[in-house]
Amino acid sequence: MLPIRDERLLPLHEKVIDGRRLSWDDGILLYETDDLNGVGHMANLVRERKHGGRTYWVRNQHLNYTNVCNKLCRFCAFYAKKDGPTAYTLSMPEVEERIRAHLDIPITEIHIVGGIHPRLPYSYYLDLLQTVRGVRPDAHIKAFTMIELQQIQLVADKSMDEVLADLRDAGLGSLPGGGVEVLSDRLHTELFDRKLDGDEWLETARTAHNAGFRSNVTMLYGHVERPEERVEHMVRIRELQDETGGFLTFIPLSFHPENTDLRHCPPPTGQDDLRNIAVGRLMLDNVDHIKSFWIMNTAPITQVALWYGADDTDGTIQEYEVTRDAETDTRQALTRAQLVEMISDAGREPVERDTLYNVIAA
Ligand code: V47
Repeated sequence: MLPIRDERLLPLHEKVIDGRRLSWDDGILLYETDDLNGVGHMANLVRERKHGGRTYWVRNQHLNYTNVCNKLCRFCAFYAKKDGPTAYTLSMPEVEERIRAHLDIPITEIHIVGGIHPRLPYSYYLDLLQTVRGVRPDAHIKAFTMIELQQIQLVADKSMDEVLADLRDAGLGSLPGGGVEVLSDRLHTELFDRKLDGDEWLETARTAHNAGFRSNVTMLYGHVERPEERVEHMVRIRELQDETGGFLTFIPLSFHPENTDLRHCPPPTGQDDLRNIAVGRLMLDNVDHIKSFWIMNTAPITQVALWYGADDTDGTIQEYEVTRDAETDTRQALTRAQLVEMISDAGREPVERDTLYNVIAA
């Protein structure tokens, strides 16, 4: 018997079996139905069609070069005011030290993001990439969200294409998926009105993709967004992906309300986490990978998410700071053995990858 309890899902199931695209209304139904297992079952069909049981992970290090930020997003616990007591900006010797600290691990990816620090000159960003590349020449550098790219362009006073070419020469390999939050005008006004709006974010992503960079894309959920805004987000991403093919991975990010302006919001539940992974897998038929970011979703939810559409877990993650302040006791790293064990224990096949999903030989 088909593991779908809500009969309204049956036409969607037929579309999934035939490989047909789900509509806006289908997306709304996927959020409305209480048949989470039915949604997960369909997402798993897509996941297994694309990847079988393979589950990707990467040996990576996160580097957050500054927490100074002038965007004041209401969901963020990471940012600091420029002269505040917790403000920091890494100097180049400090960057070098952070990268050297993990030279004993065969890390293949360095993921670099930071706040929008209005005083950093263009040379800082180029030095940052060159310094990292100098210490770890073989690692792929995934750095700078679309919001940072806009700031870098502002201080560079050059065209975005020229900036992207300079960054590539300095070592940039691809772009991470943060900063987009939810592509919705209402949420932009309410939560992050100092940042790029949806159209500007998409235009920046388009420019980066057209310049040959791949990027990820996230969706921050579990605060004040509505189901129709999540669906709008996914449909707009899907449209740009039809055009550029530049997105590698979709990453639903589970909101952590502690120490933010939205601390009154109840945190997302396991049900929310699994549903957003599954709906993402079903709606984003043209994006290859769906990531359950274990550091925010937790390892136990990630194990289940691997049966609800996710085929990626992120990685070993040395030093993650964005939600550290929003946490009480989140662990910041898993060893290779722990990650592999987490995936195998869930009944999936662990595959070490690099940033662009080339398989790293065992
Ligand atoms: O854009 C900020 C989010 C993002 C909170 O590309 C919060 O592989 C939860 O984008 N609770 C940055 N989330 C992180 C990010 C990311 C992470 C892992 C992998 C990749 C990738 C990208 O973190 C921000 C924002 O959406 N964020 N504050 C919070 N309190």
